[in-house]
Amino acid sequence: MSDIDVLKPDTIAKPKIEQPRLYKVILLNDDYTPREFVVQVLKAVFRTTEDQAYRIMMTAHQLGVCVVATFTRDVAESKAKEGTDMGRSKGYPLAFSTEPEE
Ligand code: TYC
Repeated sequence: MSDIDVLKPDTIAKPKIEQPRLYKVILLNDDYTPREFVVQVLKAVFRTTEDQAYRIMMTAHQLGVCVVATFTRDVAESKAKEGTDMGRSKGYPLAFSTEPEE
């Protein structure tokens, strides 16, 4: 048996990269938070443009909910909390939730 037979595996292992599960951050509509404040929160927490923030806010306003973006679990949960806390600090019921994709 030559060295090459010993060293070379019959099967080349394919590296299997597990992608982390992604979580949606969902904006929930309410009757009290001012539209402009929702836009400011979306820009600050999710780094959207004014135009993107306005469209997301209006989708939640009209349909009840809107997916803002997807992140790893920790990032999704901390951004949802940050946005919800910004509303609470002004006395608004603004709320974001998270849910796993798929
Ligand atoms: N519905 C609110 C209003 O009419 C605005 C609003 C939009 C609040 C989206 C929350 O997620 C929301 N002032």
